[in-house]
Amino acid sequence: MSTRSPERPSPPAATRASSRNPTPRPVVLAGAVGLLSALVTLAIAELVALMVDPASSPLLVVGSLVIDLVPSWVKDLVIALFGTNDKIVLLLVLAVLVAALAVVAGLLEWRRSPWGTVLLAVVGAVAVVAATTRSGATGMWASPTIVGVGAGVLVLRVGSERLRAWIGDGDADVLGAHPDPSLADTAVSRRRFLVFTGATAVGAVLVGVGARVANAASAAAGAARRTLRLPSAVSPAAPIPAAADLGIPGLSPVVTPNTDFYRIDTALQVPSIDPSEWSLRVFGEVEEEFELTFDELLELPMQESVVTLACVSNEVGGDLIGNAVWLGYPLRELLARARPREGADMVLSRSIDGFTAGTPLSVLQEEDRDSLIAVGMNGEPLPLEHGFPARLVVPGLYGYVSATKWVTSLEITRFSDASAYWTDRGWSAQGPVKTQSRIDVPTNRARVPAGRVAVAGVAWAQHTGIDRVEVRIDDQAWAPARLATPISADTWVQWVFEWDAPAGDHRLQVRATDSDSTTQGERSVPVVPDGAEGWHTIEVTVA
Ligand SMILES: Nc1nc2c(c(=O)[nH]1)N[C@H]1C(S)=C(S)[C@@H](COP(=O)(O)O)O[C@H]1N2
Ligand SMILES: [Mo]
Repeated sequence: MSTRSPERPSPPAATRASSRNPTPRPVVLAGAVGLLSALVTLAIAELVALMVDPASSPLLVVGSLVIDLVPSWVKDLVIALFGTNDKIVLLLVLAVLVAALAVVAGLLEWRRSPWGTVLLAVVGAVAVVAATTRSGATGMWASPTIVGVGAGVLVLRVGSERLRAWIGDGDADVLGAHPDPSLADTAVSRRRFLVFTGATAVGAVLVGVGARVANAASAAAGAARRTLRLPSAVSPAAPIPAAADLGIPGLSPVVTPNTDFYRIDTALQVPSIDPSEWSLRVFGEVEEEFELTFDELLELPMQESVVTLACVSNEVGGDLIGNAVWLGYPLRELLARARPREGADMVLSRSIDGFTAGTPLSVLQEEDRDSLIAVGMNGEPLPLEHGFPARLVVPGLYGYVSATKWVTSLEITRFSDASAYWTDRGWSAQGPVKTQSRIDVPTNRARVPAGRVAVAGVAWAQHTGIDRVEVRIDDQAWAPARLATPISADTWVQWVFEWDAPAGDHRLQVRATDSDSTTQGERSVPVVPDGAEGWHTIEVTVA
C-alpha cells in the first residue's frame, strides 16, 4: 500500500488532511447527523399526525403559531413581496431555520454531548406548546412532536456515537485526522456509521414523504367537506318533539352531537376521500349495473331520518350507541333502479378501505324502513370519521352488518356466496339490534343523597319501538318508569324513574319491553356473536 493511502492517518496539517483524506470533514458529518435527526423527527411526527389529526404536524402548528405571532407589518410586507406565495415563503424560512438548528444540534451532540439532545428537546418543547395551543387542539396534538423528537434524539445519539467511534470527538483535529485506530477498526466503524445514517435517511424520506402526502390528502378531504353545501331534504324529518328530551343532567341527550358520537371502525387512518373522485358502484346479480357520482347522488331527492345506530360490541350498559338525524337517499330506490335478480338475498357493501358488511336485500327493500345512503349527519356533511362523503344507515341492524362508512360499492349477491368482514371473524351473518336499556344517572358506584333521586336512562328496540321500561330496586317488584315521547320506533327513548331513595347500599336494575311485548331477559349473554343481552345493573350508596 502506498504511503499516500487514504486510509493512513494523515499528519495534522489542515490542507493536507482535507485534500488527501477522502473522509468528509467531520464537522460536515456531525452536521449531517443533526440534519438526519431533524428529518427523522419530522417524518415520524408526520406519521403520528396521520393518526391524531393532519393539522397536528409540528411543521404546520409551528407555522401557524408564527403566523399568529408575527407583527402585522411583517405579514403585510411578506404578502406585498410574495403575494399568494406567502405561505410557501414561511414554510421555506421555517425549513431553513430547522436545518440550521439541526446542524448546530449535530455539532453539539458530537462534541459536547448531550447538548445537542438538549437543543432538540427545547425545539420540540416549543412545537408542543404550538401544537397544544392551536384552536381545536387536544392534548393528543402533542404526541406527533413528542414521538418524533424521541426518534430524532435516538438518531442523534446513535449517529454521533458512531461518528465518534469512527473519527473521534474532533478535539484533536477538527479537520479530519483519525485519532489512531487500526485500519480495520476504521473501516468497520466507518461502515457502521454510513450504513446507519444511509439506511435511516432512506427510511425517513420514504416514511416522511408518504405520511405527508397522506396528511395532505386528509386535509384536502377536510377542506372539501367544509365547503360542501348539502341539499335540503325533499322529505324532512318531523321536528323532534320537545318532550323527547327529559333534560335530566347526566342523561344522554336524545340526539347525540357529532363530536360525542361513538366511533367504531377498522381504519387505522381515517380514509380521505375527495368527493369529486368518489362514486358508488352498484353491481352483481342485477338487471342494470350503474355508477353514481357524488354530484349525481346529491341531485336525488334527499330524505331525512332520525335513526339510532348501535354497535354489536356494545356491552350491557355500554356507550357504543348514538342517535342522529341522517340526510340521505333511500337505498330501496337505488336497488329498484338496479333491479336485483331472482335468488339474490344480500347486499354486500364495501368501503374504500376494504371493510364489508352483508345486509339482507329484503330489509333494504322494505317500504317502511328508512335505509339510507347518507351524506349528512345532524345538519352537517358526514364527519370524516363517520364516513365522509357517504355511508349506509339501516334502522334496526347493528352497524357491522349495515352501516358501511366511506362506502364505494354495493354488490347484490347471496348469503350463500359471500361473507362480510366480521362474519369471517366469527360474528353472526345476521345482526338485528337486540332490545336494550341503560341507566345513565346515577352512575355506577355513585353516592347520592337520600330522598328523591331521578334514575334515568335510555332504552332502544330499533324499528320495533319501546313499549315500557321498568326499574327494580334491590329485590323489590319491578316498577314502571316514565317514558319520554319517542321520536320514532327507530330511535332510542329516554326514561326516568323517580325514586325515594332510603339510606344504604342499593342495587338498581332496568329492563325494557318492546312493542311486540317481548321483555328483556335476565340471562346475560356476551357480545359475540350477535350482541349482548342482560339487565343493566348498577350499585349506588345513598347517604
Ligand atoms: N368502512 C367501515 N365502515 C364501518 C365499520 C368499519 O370498520 N369500517 N364499522 C362498522 C361498525 S362495527 C359500526 S358499529 C358502525 C359505527 O359507525 P360510527 O363509527 O359512525 O358510529 O360503523 C360500521 N361501518
Ligand atoms: Mo360495531
